[in-house]
Amino acid sequence: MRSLLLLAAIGLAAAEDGLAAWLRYARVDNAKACLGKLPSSIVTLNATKGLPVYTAGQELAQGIQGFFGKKLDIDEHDERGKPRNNRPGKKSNAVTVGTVAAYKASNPREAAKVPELGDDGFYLSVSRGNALILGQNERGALYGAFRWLALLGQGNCSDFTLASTPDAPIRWVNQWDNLQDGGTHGSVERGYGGDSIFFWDGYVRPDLTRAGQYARLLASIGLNAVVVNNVNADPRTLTPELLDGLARIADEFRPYGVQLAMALNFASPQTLGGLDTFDPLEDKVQAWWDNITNEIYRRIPDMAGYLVKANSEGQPGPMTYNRTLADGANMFGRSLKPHGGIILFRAFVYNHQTLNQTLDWKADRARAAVDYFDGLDGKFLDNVVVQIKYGPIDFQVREPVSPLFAHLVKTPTAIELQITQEYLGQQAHLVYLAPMWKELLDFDLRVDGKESRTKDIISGKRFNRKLGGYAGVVNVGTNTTWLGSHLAMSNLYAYGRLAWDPEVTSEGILREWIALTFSDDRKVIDVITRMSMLSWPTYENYTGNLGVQTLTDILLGHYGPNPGSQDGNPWGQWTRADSDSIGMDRTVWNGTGFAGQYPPEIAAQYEHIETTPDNLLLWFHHVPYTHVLKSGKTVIQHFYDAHYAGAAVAQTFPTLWQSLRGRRGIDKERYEHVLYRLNYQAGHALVWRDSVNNFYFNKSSIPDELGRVGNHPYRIEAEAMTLDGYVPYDVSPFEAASGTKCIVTRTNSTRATASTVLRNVKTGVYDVAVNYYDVAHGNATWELYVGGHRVGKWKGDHEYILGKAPSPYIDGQTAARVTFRDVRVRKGDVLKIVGTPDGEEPAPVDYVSVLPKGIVD
Ligand code: GCW
Repeated sequence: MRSLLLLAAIGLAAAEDGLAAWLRYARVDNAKACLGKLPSSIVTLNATKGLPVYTAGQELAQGIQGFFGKKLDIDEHDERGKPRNNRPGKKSNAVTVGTVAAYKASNPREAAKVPELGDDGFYLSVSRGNALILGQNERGALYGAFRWLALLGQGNCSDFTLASTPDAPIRWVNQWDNLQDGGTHGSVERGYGGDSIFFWDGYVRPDLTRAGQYARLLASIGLNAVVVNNVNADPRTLTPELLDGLARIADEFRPYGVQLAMALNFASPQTLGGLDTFDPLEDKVQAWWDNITNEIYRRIPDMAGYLVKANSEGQPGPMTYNRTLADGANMFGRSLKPHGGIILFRAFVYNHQTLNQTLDWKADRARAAVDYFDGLDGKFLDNVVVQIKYGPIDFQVREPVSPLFAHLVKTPTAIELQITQEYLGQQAHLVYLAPMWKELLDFDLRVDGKESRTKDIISGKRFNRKLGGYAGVVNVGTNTTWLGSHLAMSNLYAYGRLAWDPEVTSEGILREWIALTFSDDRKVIDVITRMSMLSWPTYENYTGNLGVQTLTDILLGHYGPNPGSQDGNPWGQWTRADSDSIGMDRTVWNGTGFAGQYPPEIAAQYEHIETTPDNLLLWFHHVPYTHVLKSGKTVIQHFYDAHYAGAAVAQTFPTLWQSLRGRRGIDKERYEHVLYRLNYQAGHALVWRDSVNNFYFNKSSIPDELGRVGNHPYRIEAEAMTLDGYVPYDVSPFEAASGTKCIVTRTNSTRATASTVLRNVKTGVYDVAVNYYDVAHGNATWELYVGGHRVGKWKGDHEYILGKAPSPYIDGQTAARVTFRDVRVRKGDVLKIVGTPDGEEPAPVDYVSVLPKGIVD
């Protein structure tokens, strides 16, 4: 009893930094109830230290001890089933883990009962304190062990039998890690969880502990390879020092059955190798790649293969020499073939410099993939897989499934999903992505008029292909939370679970992840599930409706609102919004013809407004703002309403989370971390709402039927206050500031004040919100006073806390809100803000809202 109490006390006090993610192996609630049903020892069949079966034994011991406080011995057996550590064979209950082959060797009669398993599959049978975990290969055994542990961790110690083979062989992770900080977009391109865990200062890190821990997480959800470097690949990756370093990473991965893969720069034979060409049809170029590939396999015999981004966003490729994409991909295929490696060749091929919106109504980036791959199906070697982003543009909040999946019938394909939330709130907003991925995977492309779901195309089932699967851009970093936020890890968990089995439900995944990450407290599971399930539709509501895309700043950080940045540049993420109308006309009859890239049934559906779902209307059609949707609303009113609705739901997240305070598994450290982000999100959702609404109100001049847009009775604009040391500043884009202006300190060393008399406020208790801008490269301080009392003080330190792309500009990326609750205000009180600038941060303030209880604006 005493020890139990002690444990409980430790459990409550223990701070959690997120490093162990869902593999915390924390004590389960009904640990006692399971004790009688657990094995007493672990038997590993033919386990070799450093390989997955051995790891499985270790994990089982660690997990069962953590969950139930029961210590199990591990008996290692050799290939003939003889105990290795000379302990007398135990008669008591055991969990036996190994490969099917090892089991057959020691127990042929029983082994005959094990069902046929596919690659990486496992068989799991738990009965009366005995468990048998067999893998079709070594890592299959580890996957089986992790699956059982996931069930045990949810307090499920019942008997069952399960045979499971992953839906697709390719279940890869892509990391966009640069060799050096300051590479393309910092240490990890589009990474919001800190620096690269693999590289630093141009080399592979000496300490790769995190690489091993990462592999452990990935293996626990069935993922089997990691491309460790950015697709915008540095040719130096292929130098001998780096290759030696990569071999060290592979060594860290191997115990978990995770293979290393690499991204290549197509021009390496020239830039690194000193050849005068990188033409894929030149023999010397092929020979160069053959040679370097042999070099790699000499160091890393189990390397999984390559990933190549070619002729895209300035990267070199075969088209530089007028060769086809197949010529390029096959060159790598040939080099890899003798080693059993595969090449994932990206379909993300487009020219970001030549598209012209003004001159050409039919220009369309969305067409690029199908256009470039036209005629190439059947021309690829059999170890080439085309890796296709889920949508035709770029990881937007809503896109139709890429039509290229329907064109490559003979060529294996993989879907590229993005776990790192580049356009989806960058982990500073809670956005659980599984529901979106499920919609994409379940979509029926109707190839040849037959059921052709994306998931069945990529798994190989639909077109009888052996290869295919999933590539997830994850971009974890050195932050102990991995992705920069505890709640964002549900996306990584979901990615692995769906790549193994796309039939599992978004909610089921979530419940399991919550139980393992926090606890199986009913309320904890219900509340986090509720918030997470609401989060994608909510984010869509306040960032980009009706298929118009995420209206973020596409020229800067891809984070905050900036609808105007979509158009007028060759990046091709256009909305074609003018004063009367909006949307891309992608019809065949009058537009870019993109709709015609789908198989006939789907093409016909998207060709006509009547049959296009509202949520993709503006993706396919250019319509007046007054166009009436199927819902009965006009497009513009839908925009206004959706933005208000989305922002309102975001306001509920912090309150929901607060209801979990002190519950089992909600330790102080994670509680505060999550609350901080949810509060921030609630504020930034208002920034999004107002920016997008103001932008389209300004364009269309059509007022909001409900009179909300541009009408904020509780706000006091900073530029209208009495300023001392502060000066008004025109914000660009204008819609990123209430009333288009904010105030900044006159110089970057002037301490300044802005004050106003609260003449029109009745005496009472209010929430006081201040909208300000937290820019990078400075740490300004703000203080808020009401009636002579200091209500609060805060710093401009989001760049250190939030992980989102830092921005030095006063705009929608940096706009933020801080709210002080229950502030006593007397009519006639002076409200004063004191701003102390720091570095490049001139303590900018947009407005103050003095909000009666229950109102947020
Ligand atoms: O989404 C865009 C990103 C780029 C990225 C590119 C790609 C690695 O903004 O940062 O480059 O896509 O997928 O290649």
